[in-house]
Amino acid sequence: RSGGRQRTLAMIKPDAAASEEEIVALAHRHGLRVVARRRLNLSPAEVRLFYREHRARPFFPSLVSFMTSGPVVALVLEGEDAVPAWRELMGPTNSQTARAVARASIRAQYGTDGQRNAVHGSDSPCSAQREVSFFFGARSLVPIQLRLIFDRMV
Ligand code: DGI
Repeated sequence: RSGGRQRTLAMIKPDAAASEEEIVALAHRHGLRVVARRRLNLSPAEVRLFYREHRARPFFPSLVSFMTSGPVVALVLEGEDAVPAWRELMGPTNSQTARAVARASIRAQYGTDGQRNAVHGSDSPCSAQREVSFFFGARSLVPIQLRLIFDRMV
């Protein structure tokens, strides 16, 4: 089933930020166009907000320190079925699994394990919309402390 023309939020994580150009080239080769791009350092509060659905998981503190260990690159990718197309190109969450079952995937090539896995991609058009605003929306101009309060209200 085709989702038509879509946008997704892709992120190159700190462990793969040095391979930014190669990863962007891979996206291009798979028909995904970069419509916005931003290199930045995330604060612990921003990572906690971005990954809030995982806040109760045992790996959460370690995920926060990994994601703040260096710069990330946020990308808005656009193309036919961009959400599933980028997820497919990323490969399975765990890079070791990716090397076993999807050797050409980005996580197989640039990641290490279940945490250091090189890239992020929105899991649905709805998450994509939320995650694009997280990095590029007018809302991202609102200070993080206010956003944490705001997110508790809505
Ligand atoms: O959408 P994905 O990134 O493929 O996977 P997810 O939404 O289940 O998890 C988000 C991130 O959280 C994932 O990219 C890395 C981290 N994570 C998930 N499961 C584990 C994990 N980190 C560790 N250390 N251990 C896990 O089991």
